[in-house]
Amino acid sequence: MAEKNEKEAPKAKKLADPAAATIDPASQQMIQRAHDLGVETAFDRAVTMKPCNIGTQGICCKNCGMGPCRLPLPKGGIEGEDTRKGICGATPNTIAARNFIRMIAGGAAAHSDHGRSVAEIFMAAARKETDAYKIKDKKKLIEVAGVLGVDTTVEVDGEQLDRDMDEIAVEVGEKALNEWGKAEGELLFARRAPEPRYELWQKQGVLPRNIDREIVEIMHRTHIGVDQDYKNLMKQGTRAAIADGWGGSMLATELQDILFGTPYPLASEANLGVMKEDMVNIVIHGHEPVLSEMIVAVSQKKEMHEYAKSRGAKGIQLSGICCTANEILQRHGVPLCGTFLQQELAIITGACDAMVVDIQCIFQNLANVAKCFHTKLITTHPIARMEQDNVIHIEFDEHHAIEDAERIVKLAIDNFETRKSEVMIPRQKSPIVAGFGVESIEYHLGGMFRGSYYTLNDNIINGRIRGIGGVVGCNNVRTRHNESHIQIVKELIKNDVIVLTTGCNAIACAMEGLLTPESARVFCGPGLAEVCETVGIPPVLHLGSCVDNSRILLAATEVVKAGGLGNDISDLPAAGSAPEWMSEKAISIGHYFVASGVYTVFGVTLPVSGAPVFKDYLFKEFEKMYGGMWDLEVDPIKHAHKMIAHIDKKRSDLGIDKARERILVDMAARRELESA
Ligand code: NFS
Repeated sequence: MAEKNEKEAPKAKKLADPAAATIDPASQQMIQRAHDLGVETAFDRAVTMKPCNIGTQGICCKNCGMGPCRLPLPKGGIEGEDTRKGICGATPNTIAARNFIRMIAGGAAAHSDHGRSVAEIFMAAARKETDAYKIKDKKKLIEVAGVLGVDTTVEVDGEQLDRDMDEIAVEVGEKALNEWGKAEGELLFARRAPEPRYELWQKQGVLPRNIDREIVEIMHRTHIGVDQDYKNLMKQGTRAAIADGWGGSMLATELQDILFGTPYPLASEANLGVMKEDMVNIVIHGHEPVLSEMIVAVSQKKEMHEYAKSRGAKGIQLSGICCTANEILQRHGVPLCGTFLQQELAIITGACDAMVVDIQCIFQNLANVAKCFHTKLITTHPIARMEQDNVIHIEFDEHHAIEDAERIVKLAIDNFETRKSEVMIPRQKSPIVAGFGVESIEYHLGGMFRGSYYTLNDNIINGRIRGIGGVVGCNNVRTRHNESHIQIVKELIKNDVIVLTTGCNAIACAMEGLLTPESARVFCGPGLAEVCETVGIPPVLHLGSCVDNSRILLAATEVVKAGGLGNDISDLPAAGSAPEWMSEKAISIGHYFVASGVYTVFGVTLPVSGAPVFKDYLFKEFEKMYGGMWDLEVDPIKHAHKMIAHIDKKRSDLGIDKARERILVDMAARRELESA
């Protein structure tokens, strides 16, 4: 036996081809470095781990102990009656719908639980139980108070006087927290949607009652032997998705804005090249900005800089991965280190002195990668811990937030001197302008004096801007990192579609240099270029993290309100996209876009192909009910053109298709004159 083993050389492990894995040269360099150092990353695991064909089709049911029941679609499709059944009799439609809405529940739970944490901190700040957090944006506090039905004035001697801000804040906190579990009534923010949308939800019976209830009910309905009608299952999926987009996520965004400030455009940089060899690099990764806000504040303190210098570093360089990155970018200009798929690569630079993680999108393998370097990996959230023994857990508590942040920053500084391996930081980084939101779009595109969405609408009506694309979502190792993100966005802006972006799509666009006003001249069609150059904005507007997709919903609502483009979100020349999605959160987002009336195209794959009737329901029937529907397109150029075709259809329904033809002729003629 021993002899035989000697003869058999161990099989070389299959590794990812860096050029095939990503379009980003910085990431390619780090994947290659990982190979050279024998460090494994998700890109390599994707080469050896093939996805399950049945799960990909959405027709594996493991909701009870008799299965899992797998109902793959026969090669060549179904001829005649579809007789596939699970042990209990569940059909492919039932199974796919159950799986789909469980994904919505997972995504809605993640966003909404994040929102709840923010609401709790908001409450602590309003009650003055913590010194670390204060109400920053009073204007937004008043605005949100109005939506939640909190009085902002009080009658004294027959006169209406402004109410005390602290009192308003406490009541807003109470009302907000109530949204997760109130016994009666309906989700208050649903009323923020255009009136016809709200009425449609009412008619369809999908107005959320409270956020938690809709998620719990999905778990109940998808238990064995409960809801067996895919249409009824999707009705609950829709209700939970609305509770996410117009509830948990929107509350997270609004309360974060009130606490930490509403973002306003600012300059920064993106990609691994933002790390600095001679500085202490702290990479913040995850989603909740409550701790990272404190880390930003602490690392700006003079004594921390002095301390870093005393340890041989020139200072402290913060940067971010995933949506925590987007949160601290928007409000403080902290640079973006990378997207979801670059988290391991940031450590592989050898320059990451500490990676601080909170919740969501965190690879468990970070601990294994950190072991190969000097990086301190610090978990901070009670619900998101790691089993590996090299992980340090510093549980964050809002009552001693500053102390926790100081401990973390000091740990990183002390670790600077212990760098083991040679440092290799890719040189790639791009300048960006980020920090857009409902308010700044109004300011920039609405004209300084007008203060409304009128000018944006006018530019859509006259055809300079063909329409609006909301392009969002993750990276997925099953596609080449960032390729679809970039190709789709470039194709949209080339065709005069302005892009609103969040999440990892925003980071991908940032890395590619699309978040600069200058990119308009290079990449946009003539109409969009003219608007962007006149106003001085990028053609791709970074609206923040994934919970900030709620900003896209509110911006769309503002467009409807400004007039001239129909009465509901479904009337707008707009479309949504998640080119490289992978998380359950993306499915929840996709579905609340659809339920809000948006045609939404996903890339990669969707777990519905094994249940063609259910798939048709999402892709076609939904449009009849909600004016928005799902689609799947893997080819990025076709993907963009499906969105553009939808935008054009809406333009023609609105009777504004001719205006665009006219204006483009005008512009071409003008250019001819200029060049003559
Ligand atoms: Ni969104 Fe943000 Fe990125 Fe996907 Fe993960 S970071 S919440 S889930 S991977 S976009």
